Amino acid sequence: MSTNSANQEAAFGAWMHDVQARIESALGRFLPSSEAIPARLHDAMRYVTLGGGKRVRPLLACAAGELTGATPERLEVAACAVEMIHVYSLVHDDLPCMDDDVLRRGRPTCHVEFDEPTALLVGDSLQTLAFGLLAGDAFGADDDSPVTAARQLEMVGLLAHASGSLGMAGGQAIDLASVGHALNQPELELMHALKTGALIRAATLLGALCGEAMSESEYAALDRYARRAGLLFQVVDDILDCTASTATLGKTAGKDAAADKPTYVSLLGLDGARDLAERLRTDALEALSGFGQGADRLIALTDFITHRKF
Ligand code: GRG
Repeated sequence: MSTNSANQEAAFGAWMHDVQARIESALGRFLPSSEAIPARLHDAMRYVTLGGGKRVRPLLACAAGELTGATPERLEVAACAVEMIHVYSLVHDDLPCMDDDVLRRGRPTCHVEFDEPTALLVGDSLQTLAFGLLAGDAFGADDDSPVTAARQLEMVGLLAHASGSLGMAGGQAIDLASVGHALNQPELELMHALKTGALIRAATLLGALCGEAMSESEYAALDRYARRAGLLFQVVDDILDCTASTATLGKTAGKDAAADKPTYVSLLGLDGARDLAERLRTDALEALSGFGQGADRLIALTDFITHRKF
């Protein structure tokens, strides 16, 4: 590796670390305290949200915000709202009526550590907290802010669409119905575009919406990027699930493959899935080509998503 690319990698690593720390701290502020009544519910919300996860969606929001000059404070609001929706989805996905998982982010899942009704309410409460955050006054009351009330409404609509039956929840429904069935590539793509991709797209667009307005063509290009990045994330996740399940027997990461769910690896084989990931990475980066250096962070993040090991 040349000195230049080693320096770039170190700078990206430092940026990632900084964003993760800021998001952790902002989530801690936005979540109700563990003492607020009902204390057990709030304790469980903090348990599942704080101290774990890669924070890929907040990272995408913050990197996309660099395209539009969004301030770190405004980005924290949008990034935390998306992360809350993501954490809610993980808590519900782990429930016995869904994937029935006992470990998440290296710790007992919410229903194991607390109980099933609490886990259900944790998911519900995180979801409403996320929308309350986007709709409320956390963006600040500055008259010159690009995040006007109309923009906030747009953001709420975007996140609602990404989370609901035409987005993440719909993708989960297709996933549950597909267990034991062979899906072809377009069917698999639709399922993942909804289940995982919709929230990743929303994270990216919401980050950009925290700053100055984009032209229609810029927004469309970022949208194209975000859709490809969402699929890329899922293809890499399937590859990691497969390699982790053979390398690390008994790890929760291998559960989906073992549970006879259709994946990119089961459809295309490991090499085919790796080729597809590389194609999606190239296509995603191509969509950013008009943004110049403003997109450097998104480009580095796309490489992180492609080459991550967990
Ligand atoms: C229950 C409404 C509802 C939806 C659940 C997204 C989802 C739908 C379930 C998550 C289950 C899962 C393991 C999906 C595969 C891809 C994925 C979203 C992995 C987890 O995301 P990461 O790797 O997790 O970003 P961390 O812990 O790093 O945040």
